[in-house]
Amino acid sequence: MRLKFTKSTDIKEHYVTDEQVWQSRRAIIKGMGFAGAMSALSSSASANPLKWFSDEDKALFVQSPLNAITSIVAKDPMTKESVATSYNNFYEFGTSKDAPVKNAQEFKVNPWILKIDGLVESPTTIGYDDLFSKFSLEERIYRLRCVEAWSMVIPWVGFPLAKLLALAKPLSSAKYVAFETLEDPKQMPGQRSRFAGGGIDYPYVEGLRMDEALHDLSFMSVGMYGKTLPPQNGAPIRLVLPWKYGFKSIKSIVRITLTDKQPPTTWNILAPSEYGFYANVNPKVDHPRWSQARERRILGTGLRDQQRLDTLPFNGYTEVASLYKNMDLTKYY
Ligand SMILES: Nc1nc2c(c(=O)[nH]1)N[C@H]1C(S)=C(S)[C@@H](COP(=O)(O)O)O[C@H]1N2
Ligand SMILES: [Mo]
Repeated sequence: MRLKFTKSTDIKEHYVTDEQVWQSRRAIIKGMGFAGAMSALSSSASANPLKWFSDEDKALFVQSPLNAITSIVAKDPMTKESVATSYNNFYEFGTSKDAPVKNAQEFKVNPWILKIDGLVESPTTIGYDDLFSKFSLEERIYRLRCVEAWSMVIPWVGFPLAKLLALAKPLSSAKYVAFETLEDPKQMPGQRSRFAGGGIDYPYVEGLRMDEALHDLSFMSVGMYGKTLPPQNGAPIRLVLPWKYGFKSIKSIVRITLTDKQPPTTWNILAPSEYGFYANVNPKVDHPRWSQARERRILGTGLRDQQRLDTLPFNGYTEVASLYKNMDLTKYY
């Protein structure tokens, strides 16, 4: 089914204008030297030579303005739809990359019930149609970096997680958000035996700290490439967290629970020394069995569609860095 949504290109035009304005201003700042420009920005003197900077601009400048431009629309070339929908990790449907597309085609996503409960004022249940009608849908072109060191660039359609949580009115005592995938061994062959499901104790569970969940980048996807999600990509609704390793982006969610304790997470339970709760993309913290410094960007199936790239801190989404400012990221990996 095709979806109606605000196209990322519309959003991009808005940001590109900002960027052009920014670039022209930066050219002026360059002439003054960085220190001079910064002192001009922070002074409120009436003779401020940069008076054409609005207060908003100053905030952007100090926080690194390019982030605002790159966060919603990845500037990198996009992965081909046929590849993003056939090279998947969805262990409920088998552990090989081509198992989900082969085994998930009969997966029933309508009707669907998503429960939001726990430390909330209004426990909420939403159905399949609500997923596409309760919120205005927008497109986000995000980089997805798997902990296995491959990556893609995917245009998702959906809405911010914060909007979904707001429906249930989280209590101030809620400090974490727990997510759960459907458990249905009849439909999901990977849940029928430990071997078929990669040793995971199902249902697949994930979690976020409240401030991470409320960050604008945290996105609930109900579609990709302008259409509803295919089952292998987590239909009918999955999480997308572009600054974290892919395993945090839990698929086919049936329950979201607000809690005051850090919730257990599937890969951390399976191998705590290899996969942490935070799982922020970090080229400086290697996986015990392989380096995370570089990645293989998959754009298509041809040889020239595989790029070798340096992995960026927070997968390039550095505006989230302030969420972790007093944390040792080698300990909280
Ligand atoms: N329920 C569930 N969610 C999941 C997984 C899974 O096995 N089960 N795999 C994760 C991993 S490791 C990655 S890299 C992404 C892959 O998403 P994609 O197939 O849409 O690219 O989904 C994540 N979400
Ligand atoms: Mo992954």
